[in-house]
Amino acid sequence: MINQSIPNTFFKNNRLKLFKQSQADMIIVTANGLLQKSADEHLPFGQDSSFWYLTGLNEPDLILVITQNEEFLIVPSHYTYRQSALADLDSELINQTSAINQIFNEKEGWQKVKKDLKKDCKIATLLPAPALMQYYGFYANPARRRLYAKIKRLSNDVIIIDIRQKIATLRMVKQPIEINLIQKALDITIQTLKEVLTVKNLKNYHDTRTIEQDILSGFIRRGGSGHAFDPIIAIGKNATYIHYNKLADSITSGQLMVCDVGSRYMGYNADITRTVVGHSKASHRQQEVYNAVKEIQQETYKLIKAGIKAKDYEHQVETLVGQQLIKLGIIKKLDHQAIKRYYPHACSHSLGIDTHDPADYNYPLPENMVMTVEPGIYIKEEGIGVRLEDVVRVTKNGCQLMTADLPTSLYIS
Ligand SMILES: [Mn+2]
Repeated sequence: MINQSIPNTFFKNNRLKLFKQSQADMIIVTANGLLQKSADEHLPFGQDSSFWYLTGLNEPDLILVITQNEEFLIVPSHYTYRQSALADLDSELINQTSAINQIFNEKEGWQKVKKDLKKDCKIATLLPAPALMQYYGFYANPARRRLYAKIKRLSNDVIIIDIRQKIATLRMVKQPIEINLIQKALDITIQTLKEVLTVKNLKNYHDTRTIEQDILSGFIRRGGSGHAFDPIIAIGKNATYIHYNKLADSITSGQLMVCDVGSRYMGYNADITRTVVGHSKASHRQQEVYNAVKEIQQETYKLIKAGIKAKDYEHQVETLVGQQLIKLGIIKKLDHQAIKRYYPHACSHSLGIDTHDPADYNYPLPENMVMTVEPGIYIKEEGIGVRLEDVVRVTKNGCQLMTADLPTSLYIS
């Protein structure tokens, strides 16, 4: 749970900045809770990234309270099983990691919050997502919802302020230590892909699950903590589904393989995609589509610099994709609907503690935002999917390519 090389001042400064910007009397945020897998087993724990950004702590169900004069944690005291069968919380470690030295149990903690409540007290928190996120088809962690209900019950005249936007804006600009950690996560990923995705090495594989295992092992050997997200390793037609993550493909000759993976390193993520050939040479057509995506990516880098608006930038990239689709004879004219059929995603997203890090895309892109550049063309009717994904840091006059050490080629040697 401790990250010894992230100084706890990082987390403390994040809290101070957020408190200043929140214009609230009190900030209360919660860690995520554990989710049941079956019977007495839980799914692997994933911390609420914003809670981690403010504390560095990877424990479930902690609650962080910040006021003008103090900050403290409330630890859950009602989990008999967890405390007896897993591990006790180590307050010394909590203090070292987060620089928070006041820890209260549930009862004392909430009594303290009530005592500090003034009339018309403004409490800032991260509002919960809908219980079921319809578009994605998955359920939100219930911890924020529980906390929100609890804050509302504190008193009738509490004013609740949503700070999701504020924290997104803070997290959008990466501090030097964060840039280093992302670079390290990227380097681990690059070295691993240079080992696994070479023409010579790929001959050893018959299925994508084994490739994934070797990539994971490469991440761990190099100090990574695991996959940043469910890896996408997809062959032929399956590579035309942008998030195909079944890892159930056999490697057959004559097919392109999209490999979209990233290592996690001390809380920060990498996200890189290469498209390579399995057991043969690419066909003329496959090479043509590949070259088109590569050209789009090269042109896209030139569009990036601090101050551009994400919306305009994405629109320009879409035009670049459209021009290549016309050249490939896939569409006839630049038409949004037609382009989106072959390029159904955005080109860039912010990268950090989350693979899709929160950001305010209405805001001009700031200097030191770290983001992906990932154009792709997916032609279902031809069974060809190509995506290339690299990572840049936005600078005042352009961008710095953080993944330059990994070759961009169908054949990595
Ligand atoms: Mn990505």
